[in-house]
Amino acid sequence: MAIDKVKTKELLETIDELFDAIPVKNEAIKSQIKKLVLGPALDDIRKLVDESRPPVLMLMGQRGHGKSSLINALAGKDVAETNDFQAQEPQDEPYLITFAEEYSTWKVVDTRGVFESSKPDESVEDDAISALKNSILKHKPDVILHVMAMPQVSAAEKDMEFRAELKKFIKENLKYDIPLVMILNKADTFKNPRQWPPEEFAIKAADLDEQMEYVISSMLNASKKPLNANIPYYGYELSGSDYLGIIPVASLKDDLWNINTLLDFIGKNLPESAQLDFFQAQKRSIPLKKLSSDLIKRFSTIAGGVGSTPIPIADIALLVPIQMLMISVIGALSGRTATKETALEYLAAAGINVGAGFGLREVARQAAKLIPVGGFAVSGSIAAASTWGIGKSAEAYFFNNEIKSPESFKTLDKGNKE
Ligand SMILES: Nc1nc2c(ncn2[C@@H]2O[C@H](COP(=O)(O)OP(=O)(O)OP(=O)(O)O)[C@@H](O)[C@H]2O)c(=O)[nH]1
Ligand SMILES: [Mg+2]
Repeated sequence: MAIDKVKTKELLETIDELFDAIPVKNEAIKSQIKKLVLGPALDDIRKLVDESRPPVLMLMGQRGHGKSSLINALAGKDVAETNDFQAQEPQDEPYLITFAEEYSTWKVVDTRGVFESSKPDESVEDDAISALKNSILKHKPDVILHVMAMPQVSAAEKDMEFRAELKKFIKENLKYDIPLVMILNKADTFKNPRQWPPEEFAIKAADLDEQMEYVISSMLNASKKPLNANIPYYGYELSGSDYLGIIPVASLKDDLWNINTLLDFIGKNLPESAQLDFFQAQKRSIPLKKLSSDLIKRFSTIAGGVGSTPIPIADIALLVPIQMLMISVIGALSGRTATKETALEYLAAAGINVGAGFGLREVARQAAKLIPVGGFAVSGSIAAASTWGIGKSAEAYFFNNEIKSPESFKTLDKGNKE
């Protein structure tokens, strides 16, 4: 749960009270807005918060290829023990990584020793495979990261022999498919380790790309599409393969490389319910801003539910509660708490001063000034557009520290709600 559950519950109650406290000329319209707009808005946030859960990431790969280092690199802190060469029984080791300030948790399953590289001539042992299968059933991972050291890709060929079996097993035993991502780790040690990073050594960049091409065409028979059109050696999305993507990284602490590409790729392929915890933990604003943009789109659609009976301008304050709810949650995604105060902070920045002494009615009256509308009544499409403008303005404030009026978004992005 990435956004504080208790605070959010309080916020939902406050918003409900705020709505009830708004004096209106037309009670019928008020109850209609409650049903068509406020209700769905409260439900949307309730769902976001209630269904949100930790992502479950599973790592597999041969001993010493850097699974534990990669866990630490992804989490941005030391949580897994690295360089542990003691003989280990094939077993899984779940970590619950908590990111306390961000209210989020990840579950990471490090299936160490499943592939035993000390016996290169043998196929993967049966008990190792069944251990991995049990682990999958037990933890139901959202994504499986297959880690291979880039210089030892050909030695990892046997890892891949049973991927079809693994995929079949997943299909038969789980109701959903688990995305499988191939990670070519230790990219820095591939070919000449002195030529690093690849951004500064074109020859190294070409080496990385060539090695990926070898895996994609010779080992996987897949087709590829670069994740970053300008920088193909950051990795590829694959089709026609059991693997969803192939991404080279370096996960050595203090010399991390291309980890954000991997984080973005994992996040994009997680179920929605696991995305909030996944992204919130990272202290990176770009993916959270994406969640915020999704929220703004949903809320402007909800506001559009005003429907065929437009709200008279005199009662426009009825839109304020859902907009305040949206503003608070955008603030929460940016790292504030989901409280009324967060929405008031934005309003103050936007020039609407509703201090602590004001009652809810006054808040609604003042905040309604922000809704950019003209004319006599607010139709569904105007309610949608103005909610969208306010959302974008709040997003610019919380994420970029910029004051931009809702009006400026309304005209700028007309018909292009991206
Ligand atoms: N140069 C370099 N070294 C790495 C990288 N990633 C990991 N290592 C080193 O490789 C060694 C093994 O890494 P681990 O993360 O312990 O590997 P593991 O897959 O967890 O190993 P087991 O738990 O034994 O299966 C350590 O000495 C790491 O420091 C990398 O990207 N570049
Ligand atoms: Mg390990």
